[in-house]
Amino acid sequence: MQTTLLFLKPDAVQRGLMGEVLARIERKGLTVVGAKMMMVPRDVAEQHYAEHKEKPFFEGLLGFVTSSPVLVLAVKGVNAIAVCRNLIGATNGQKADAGTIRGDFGMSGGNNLIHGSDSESSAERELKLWFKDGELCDYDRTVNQWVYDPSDL
Ligand code: 3AN
Repeated sequence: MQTTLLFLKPDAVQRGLMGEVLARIERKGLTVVGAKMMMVPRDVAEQHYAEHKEKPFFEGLLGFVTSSPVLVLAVKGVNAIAVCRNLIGATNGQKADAGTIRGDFGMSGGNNLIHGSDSESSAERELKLWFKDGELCDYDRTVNQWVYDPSDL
C-alpha cells in the first residue's frame, strides 16, 4: 500500500472539476484518506516546487498555485503513486493521452489541473509538507475485497 499526495490546482477548482476528478479517483478503487481546501501559502508553494526554482516558469507557477484555492488530497492504494500518475497523464494537456485527467480536460502545460507525487520519496516529503499530524484518516474501504484479489495485496 502507498499513500500519494495530489492537489487539484486553481484551474480545476475554478472550472468546477473537483467532483469529476474525485469521482475518477474513487471509481478507480483508490481510497481518499485526506482532503482539504486551502489557499496555498507562498512558502508551501516554494517548498513544494523547490526543484523548479531555476526554471523560467517558476515565478509564474507560484503565482498560479497561490491565486485561488486548491483541493489537497491524500490517496491510498496498492501502487497508488504510479496509478495516480497514470490517471493524471502527461504534463501538457495537449499531449496527454485521452482518458487521463489532463488529456480529457486540459489544454496547457502550466494550467494542468492536478499535481501528483512522482516517487515514494516525493510522496513522503509532500504528505508531510501539505498535511499536519492527525489530518489523515488511515482506514480501509470494505469494498477493497472486491477491488483487489489476494495476490494484489
Ligand atoms: P508533472 O506535474 O507532470 O510532474 P513537472 O514535475 O515536470 O510536471 O512540473 C511541475 C509543474 O511545473 C507542472 N505541473 C506545471 O504546473 C509546471 N510546469 C512544468 N513545465 C512547465 C512549462 N513549460 N510551463 C509552465 N509550467 C510548467
